[in-house]
Amino acid sequence: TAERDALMQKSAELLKARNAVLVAHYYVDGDLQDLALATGGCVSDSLEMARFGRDHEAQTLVVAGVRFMGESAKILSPEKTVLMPDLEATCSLDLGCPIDEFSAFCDAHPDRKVVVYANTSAAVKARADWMVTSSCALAIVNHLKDKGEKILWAPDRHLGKYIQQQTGADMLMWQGACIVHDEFKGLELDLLRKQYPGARILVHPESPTSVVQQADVVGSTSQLLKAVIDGAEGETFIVATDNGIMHRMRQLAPGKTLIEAPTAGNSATCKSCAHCPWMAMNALQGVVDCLAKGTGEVFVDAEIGRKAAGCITRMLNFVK
Ligand code: CIZ
Ligand code: SF4
Repeated sequence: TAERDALMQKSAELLKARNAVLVAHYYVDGDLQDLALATGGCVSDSLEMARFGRDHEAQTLVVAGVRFMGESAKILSPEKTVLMPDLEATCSLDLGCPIDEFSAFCDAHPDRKVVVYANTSAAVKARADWMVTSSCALAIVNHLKDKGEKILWAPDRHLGKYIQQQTGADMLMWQGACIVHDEFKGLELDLLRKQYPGARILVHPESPTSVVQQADVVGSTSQLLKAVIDGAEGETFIVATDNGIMHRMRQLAPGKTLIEAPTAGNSATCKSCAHCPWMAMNALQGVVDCLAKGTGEVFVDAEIGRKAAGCITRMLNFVK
C-alpha cells in the first residue's frame, strides 16, 4: 500500500541520516526483513544478529526482534546506541527465568557449569558461564561433556531435553518454554504427514519431544532455512517454527512447497497459529519513531553488561 511504501522510504532515509543499521530476526514482519536487506542490514537468527551488530561500523543499531536481542547487541557494543521499535517485546523464556530464582538455583548447584540460552535477560547471562543459541548448543554442550563437566541448563526444557538426548550430558534443567513452539502438536503433525507422505519435516528444538521425534531436520532457524534452500526442486516441507520465517523461506526457495506444522486443537490445517506475539510488536512505524524521536533505547547496567559479555564472547569465540 501507499502507506507502507511511505513508511519504508521514511525508515530508509532515517537509517541513513542517523548512521544506523537495521538488524532483524527471521520472525519479524516481512516488511521489516525486506527493509533490513534493502538498507545494508541483516535478517538472521540471534547468533548472527549479535555478530552482525558487533562487527558493523554503524554507530546506531536498530534491533527488530525481542528484548534479549537488543540487550545482547548493547552488551557486545556498549559504545553504540541500540534502539528497538518496541521495548515491550519480550519472550516467555526470558519472563519465565527471573534472576533471583535463577541465581538461587545456581547457588544450590555450585558443582555445575551454568549454560543459558540466548533467550534470557542480561542479568541471567551475567550469572552464567556460557551462553548458547540453538545453532551452537549441541557443539558447546558436547565440548563441556568431553571435559567432564556437569551442566545446569536454562531456561528452555524442550531444547534442553533434545540436547541431553543427543549428547548424553548430565544436565539439570530449568523448566521454561517458548509459548509459540510449545504449541506444536505431535499427533496432528503425524496426521498431516500422512496427507503429505513425501514431505520433509523441519523442526525447531524449542518444540515438544513428540514433534522433534518426527523431524527429518532439527535445527535453528538458519539451519531450517538452509534445509529448505538445499532441498530438491518442487520438494514439500512441513515447518515447525514461528511462521514469520516463511517470508524468507519463500524468497530464497520459491520453487518449494511450504506447509506450517499444526498447532491447536484437532485441526491438521491450522493456519497462522504459530506466531510470536512479541515479535509481532515490531512494525515499520516503530522503526520510524525510534530513529526520529530516539525512543526505545536499550540500556544495560554496566557491571551486568561486562559480566554478560564474558559468556556471550566465550560462545562467539567458540563458534568462529
Ligand atoms: O525462537 C527464537 O526466539 C529463536 C529461534 C531465536 C534465535 O535463536 O534466533
Ligand atoms: Fe521467545 Fe518463543 Fe517468541 Fe522466540 S518465538 S521470542 S522463544 S516466545
